[in-house]
Amino acid sequence: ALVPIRRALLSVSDKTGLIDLARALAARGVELISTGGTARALREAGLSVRDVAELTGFPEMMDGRVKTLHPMVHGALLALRDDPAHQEAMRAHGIAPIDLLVVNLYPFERTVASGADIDACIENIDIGGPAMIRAAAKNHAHVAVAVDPEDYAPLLAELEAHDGAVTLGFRRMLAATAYARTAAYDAAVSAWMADAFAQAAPRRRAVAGRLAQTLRYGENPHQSAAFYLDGSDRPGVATARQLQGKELSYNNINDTDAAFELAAEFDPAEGPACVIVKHANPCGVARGRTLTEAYRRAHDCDRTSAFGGIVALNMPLDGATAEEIARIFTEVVIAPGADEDARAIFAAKKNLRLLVTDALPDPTAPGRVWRQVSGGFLVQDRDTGRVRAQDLRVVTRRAPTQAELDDLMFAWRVAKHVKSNAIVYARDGATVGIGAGQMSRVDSTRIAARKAQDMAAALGLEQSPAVGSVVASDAFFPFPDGLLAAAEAGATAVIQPGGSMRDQEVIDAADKAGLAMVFTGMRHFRH
Ligand code: 93A
Repeated sequence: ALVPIRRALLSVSDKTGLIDLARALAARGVELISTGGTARALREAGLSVRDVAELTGFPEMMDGRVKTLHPMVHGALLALRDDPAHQEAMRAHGIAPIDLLVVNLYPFERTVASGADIDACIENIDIGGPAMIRAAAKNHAHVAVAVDPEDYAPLLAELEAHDGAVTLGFRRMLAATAYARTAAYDAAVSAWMADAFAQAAPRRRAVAGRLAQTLRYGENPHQSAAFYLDGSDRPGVATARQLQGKELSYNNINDTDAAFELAAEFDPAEGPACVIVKHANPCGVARGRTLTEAYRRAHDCDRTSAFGGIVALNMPLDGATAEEIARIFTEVVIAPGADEDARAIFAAKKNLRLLVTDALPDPTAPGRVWRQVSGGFLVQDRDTGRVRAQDLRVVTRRAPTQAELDDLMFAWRVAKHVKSNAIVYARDGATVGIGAGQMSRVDSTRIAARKAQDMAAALGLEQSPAVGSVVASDAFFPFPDGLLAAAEAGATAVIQPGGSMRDQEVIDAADKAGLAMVFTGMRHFRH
């Protein structure tokens, strides 16, 4: 799958790095073809280059609007080198293949940003460039395409490494980059036009997604809202089948997603697990020998908050668990399936929304998450980070016992899904106190401890279940105070990323309190 580069077409508006690239290509014996301004720049640098006009037999015309839009160019980019009919067409029409395309587009975005008038913006909509980029990227089986001066150095390194050829993996990477560029370019044109021609409002505005549902309202009744699918077919709330119940609301969808993503952290092979979510934070998470037990224990963590909550399971819902869930008001239940008994029991609960999927979401699947800010949006990779027991570093004199270690790993998984600052107390595979979304870590620690006391009161326990628990903190303790608060509440072991300037102070405090503490080296902020 190596493609030797013999002929290259260069047509660039941004001439950064052009000469160095062209020199390196020429030194490898690559024949260079170019459009007007690019060819001029190359000749001025003493390089020999063929004009595209010579290739097409047509002069560049209409102020350059038509330069490369020609079968001699597009045939050379699109022909399948291993298809006899394509080969025959090339022979018949005298088309010689182009193996490398280097194009960057008319600076449309920059022209708009400079405040140029409409005519100037229109003139800077590149037509021939994107056509060639898309052709070459489509035909990446035989052609390499670079759309950004940033790609030149890796391209030359690739040629160096493979004796003047490029690998399929590299061409694929370039092709994906190329389509990302043309998509962003057209998005910029479309956004500008919608704005510039606001009078003639577009009949269809481009939205990145397929409308799944117009929602009755958004987070609040005075906000309108809709639900879009991103086309990824990822198992989850967007692709789940709703078997019964009222229409999902905006908040339902958001909370159900949070609940199911956390439930999926628990591999069903390691037993049943249940998550109950309110306001996008878990208010109870538990494992159990049975699904029913997992639900009961998750519910016990915070019975008050669980009322009207969202329940997510890591296994298909069974009748016994459905019966248990149906005892209190629950907004949504989501699970990877539901058996006949469960469906029959829920059928009597008209308002309860039951969602089923074919599979659990994959917490390790790569992906992107977006967040809007005024005037822009933030994009980041999904938090697929996972810590294994062997990644943990024991930093205290006392190492955690096996039972503590199991709970530490459990609490850490939960903490990843709790809004920062997140503190999670857990015991025997169940949360017993969760502190979420506080501006100070010590407050989260205290709130979680108080929730554990509330749990004791609600269940009539003699002492707080935080006594003998373990505690997870989504980011490091900046001071010993949070850790001391956890020790005071009765936690015996701690899991946290470490990395604070005062780590040693925190470790000393842990040692003094007889705590076992492990560092993960990874934090899980969630905002
Ligand atoms: O006006 S175009 O849309 N028509 C074309 O046929 C065409 N072919 C290449 N613009 C076209 N290009 C663009 O010209 C390239 O994308 C590149 O940005 C620019 C390079 O022109 P020059 O080599 O004359 O500086």
